[in-house]
Amino acid sequence: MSPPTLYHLWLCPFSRKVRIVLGEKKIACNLVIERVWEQRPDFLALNPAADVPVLVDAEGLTLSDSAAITEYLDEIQPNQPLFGSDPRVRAEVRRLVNWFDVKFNRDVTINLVGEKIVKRQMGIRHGPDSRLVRIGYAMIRQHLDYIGWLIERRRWLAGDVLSMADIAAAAHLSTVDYLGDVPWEDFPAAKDWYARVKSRPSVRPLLADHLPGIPPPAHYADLDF
Ligand SMILES: N[C@@H](CCC(=O)N[C@@H](CS)C(=O)NCC(=O)O)C(=O)O
Repeated sequence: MSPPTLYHLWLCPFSRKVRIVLGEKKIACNLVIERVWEQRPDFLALNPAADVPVLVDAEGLTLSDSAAITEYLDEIQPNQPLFGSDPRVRAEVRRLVNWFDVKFNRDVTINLVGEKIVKRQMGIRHGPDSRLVRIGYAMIRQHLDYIGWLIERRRWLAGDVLSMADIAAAAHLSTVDYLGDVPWEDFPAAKDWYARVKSRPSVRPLLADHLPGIPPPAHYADLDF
């Protein structure tokens, strides 16, 4: 059976979550870049929300929304559950996925990646809003502090094993790291956790993505950064 197709964008944390889960589940996939701002009619027919990620499998099943897609992939390939194996862990995994997809995204990803990269990709003329970028720089410190607090108490963010919480956090942080905007040296516990996530074979292909004209810093793909 031919592999599924994932419509995505390089520095989209929601697409990155799905790519990491596909890697963890060892599901091969064709990647197609979708410039969502172009609002291609064929893409709108796949996903009226007009956002990525969208996954289309060999039978034509079309899924959108990263939470729906990742839960689906976890259910069809349950050998290494990423949402936890008991209800208490599952609740904690979901709390943290929401933390990163909503809070971290609003506090950090949108203010840094949105302002510095997405605006440029969309052809918006005026550059980053320095007030929002400053908010992003301040808020990432609070989030790294919280990751450190969690990881001093648990092996992985939601408990003893790698889960969707680690994947969501790493997906967002990896996009900010592409800009060199993560102050890792000030947060050693978060840095050690990220080094562990980064060394997973499921994450490495993301680190090979290069945006035309915007190279990442030298440490970005370095596993011993
Ligand atoms: N809740 C959605 C959010 C996806 C999302 O915001 N994707 C962005 C790129 S990172 C996008 O395609 N934005 C275009 C738009 O919203 O029109 C998910 O988890 O999949």
